[in-house]
Formats: sequence, structure tokens, C-alpha cells
Amino acid sequence: MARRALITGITGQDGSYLAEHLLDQGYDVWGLVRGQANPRVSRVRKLLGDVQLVRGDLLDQGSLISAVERVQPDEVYNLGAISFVPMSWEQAELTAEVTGMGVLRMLEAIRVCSGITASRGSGPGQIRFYQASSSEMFGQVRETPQNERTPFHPRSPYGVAKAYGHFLTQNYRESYGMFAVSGILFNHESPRRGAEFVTRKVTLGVARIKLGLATELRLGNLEARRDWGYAGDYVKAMYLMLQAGTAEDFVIGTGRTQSVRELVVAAFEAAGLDWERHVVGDQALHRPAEVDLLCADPKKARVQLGWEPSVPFEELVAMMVESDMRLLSNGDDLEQDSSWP
Ligand code: NDP
Ligand code: GDR
Repeated sequence: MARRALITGITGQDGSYLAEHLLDQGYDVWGLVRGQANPRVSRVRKLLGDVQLVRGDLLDQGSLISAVERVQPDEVYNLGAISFVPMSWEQAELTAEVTGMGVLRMLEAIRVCSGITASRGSGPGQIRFYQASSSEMFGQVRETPQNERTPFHPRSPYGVAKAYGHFLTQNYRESYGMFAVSGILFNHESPRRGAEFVTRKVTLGVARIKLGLATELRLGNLEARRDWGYAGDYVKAMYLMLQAGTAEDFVIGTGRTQSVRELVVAAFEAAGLDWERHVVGDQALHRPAEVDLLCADPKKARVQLGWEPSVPFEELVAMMVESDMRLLSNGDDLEQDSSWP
């Protein structure tokens, strides 16, 4: 019988790539969707025709228990979250509930449905659990590159909520013997990236300027450095972590770091534009506390999982610019709230 996976966050960037990858592996794929008339659900239906949907919300314990009972998954990938860092200052409590407590609710749903207690731990045939942890947990780093042993110092309510989910996943593994792991993923991008994140904001901005739809692009901190990879590669690492012989956490990234300024230069160059004529610095788009430098040490994943990134930074940026040029040339565009930092 085909293995069965349940993905929370199926309507997001990673959810779509992971679903495609698992379908390719012959999985029976289910996605958890929320809301009454969530417009992103119809997009998922079109993009991922073979995925089955089950209703549920990370804010609602009962709905997660019902979803696990109905789907009877072999693997659960918990990608659902409020994932935009600036939003986590504006709605810190909601972020804690969805991004942090949501992990507890999902783990409890698995524990209850599997009949696991402290005295009766997890056995063979158990549900395997993947938690989408983040390099944002490192925050203000004292060492670079960052690996699985680097201490956390999160700099946003989002990072704090992710750290809670991370430690809780570790704790359920240690308390109940559950196969529960976290991937500490560094920034990963694609043409499906949300328009509010800086890579997509820049590539959409470049495409609009190139096509004469805009003249300027307002940005915040150009000096922050990130380790940017391709989302299609990173979902494969999630899958590999759940196929491993032992339950362990892994850092996933490229091992290279670029500044936002370098991202801007690469994107404008890809369209043959001079960035200095169009980019406007905006103090209002700076964050209350910034993560200045992230750079992964993905050695453990390379050695133990055989995982390697395949798309270099410049190629990734060019891919996104090209895709946004095509999108806008077809008369489509994405709504963007320009007040978000
Ligand atoms: P997206 O923001 O694209 O997707 C987030 C998903 O979470 C959406 O499908 C959204 O569904 C869902 N969601 C939001 N609130 C709830 C809720 N209350 N109940 C159930 N689902 C909910 O994120 P990405 O795909 O980029 O990231 C996937 C995960 O990986 C996230 O947890 C993110 O924090 C984490 N991460 C991402 C990295 C990256 O660089 N992309 C790096 C490291 C970690 P809806 O359509 O209903 O809003
Ligand atoms: P990040 O991604 O916060 O790293 O979180 P984002 O793309 O939002 O920011 C990256 C860096 O760019 C700087 N920046 C701007 N960012 C945005 N969004 N808009 C701007 O105008 C702008 N100008 C400069 C930011 O200050 C920051 O330093 C992402 C999310 O996917 C998280 O969910 C995930 O956990 C982490 O990556 C790893």
C-alpha cells in the first residue's frame, strides 16, 4: 500500500513543492486546509490535483485529532505557521498560538491517536513527524556558520515561537520515543515565494520596473545577510529526514551568504537594469530587532542524508526574475502591502 503523508501548510510555498515531491515518490498525499472560503485552497486544487484535502486549523486541537484519525498518516509534515517575521511583532500572541502552540497541538493529536503515553511509548509503525524549524532561532549569532549545536538567540516573536516548537519536538522524541524531528532550514525561495518576503518583493519589483509598471522599489535594511537556497531542493531534505534510520535534527542551507544589497544587484542585473536608479531606502521598513548574519553549515545533512543544494544563488534570482516577468507580461500581478517591513 502507498505510504500516506499529511502536510499542514499545503497552501504555502513549501507545502506545494513537498506535495509534488511526495506524489513523485508514490505517496498518498493529504493537505490540511483551514477557513471557510480560503482563496488559496482553490489554487492548491488546481496546482496539486492529486492531493486530497482535509479541514483543520493549528489553533483547534479537536480538528487536528479528527484530521489524523481520518487520514491515518504514516508521516506528518508540520509546515503551517505564521511565517512572516514582521507580522510576528504586530500579532505576537497569534504567532505564538499558531507557530508555537500549533506544534504542541499537532504532536498531541499524533500522540492521542497513536495511544502513546509516558509509560507506553511509541512502537513500530509509528507516525513520523517533521517540524519546520528555522534559522531565525539562531537570531543574534555568536558563531558562523551555524550548525546543529549553535545556541539559539531569537530576535523576533516568530523566532521565539519557532524555538518553542523546536524544543517541544525534541522533548516528545525524548519523552515518548516518538520519531519526531526538526529541520532547521535557512531561507529558501522560488517563483512560488510569498510576495511579502524580500526576494520575491525584489524580483516582482524588478519585473514591474522593467515592464514600465513602476519606477521605484522601497526596501529596508540592505546590509542583512542571508543564506538563500531553492525551495524545491529543501523539501527533499524534509523527506529524507523522515526516511532516516534514527530521529535527528538537521541544519539545511547552502553554506553561502549574501546581503540584501547583493540580492538587489543580482536581480536588477538579470533584467539589464541599474538598481541605483530605482531602489529607495526606507527607514520605516527596518525591523525592531534584526538578524544580521545567517550562514548554514549543512555538513551533517550532506554526510548523513546525502543532501546537497542544486541551485546557486545567481541562478535562483534569475529564475525568479524570469518567472515574474512572465507573470506580469500575462497581465497577472500579486497584491502587495507596501507598508510591511
Ligand atoms: P508560507 O507562509 O508560504 O505558508 C504558511 C502556511 O501556513 C500556509 O499554507 C498557511 O495556510 C498555513 N497556516 C497559517 N496559519 C495556519 C493555521 N492557523 N492553521 C493551519 N495552517 C496555517 O510558508 P513557507 O512555505 O515559506 O514555509 C513553510 C514552513 O517552514 C513555515 O512553518 C515557515 O515558518 C518555515 N520556514 C520557512 C523558511 C523559508 O525560507 N521559506 C525557512 C525556515 C522555516 P493559509 O493558506 O490557510 O493561510
Ligand atoms: P526572513 O525573510 O525574515 O529572513 O524570514 P525576509 O525575506 O522577510 O527578510 C530577509 C531580510 O531582508 C531584509 N529586508 C526586507 N525584508 C522584507 N520582507 N521586505 C523589505 O522591504 C526588506 N528590506 C530589507 C529583512 O530586514 C531581513 O533581514 C524568512 C521567512 O521565510 C521565515 O519564515 C523563515 O523562518 C526564515 O526566512 C528563515
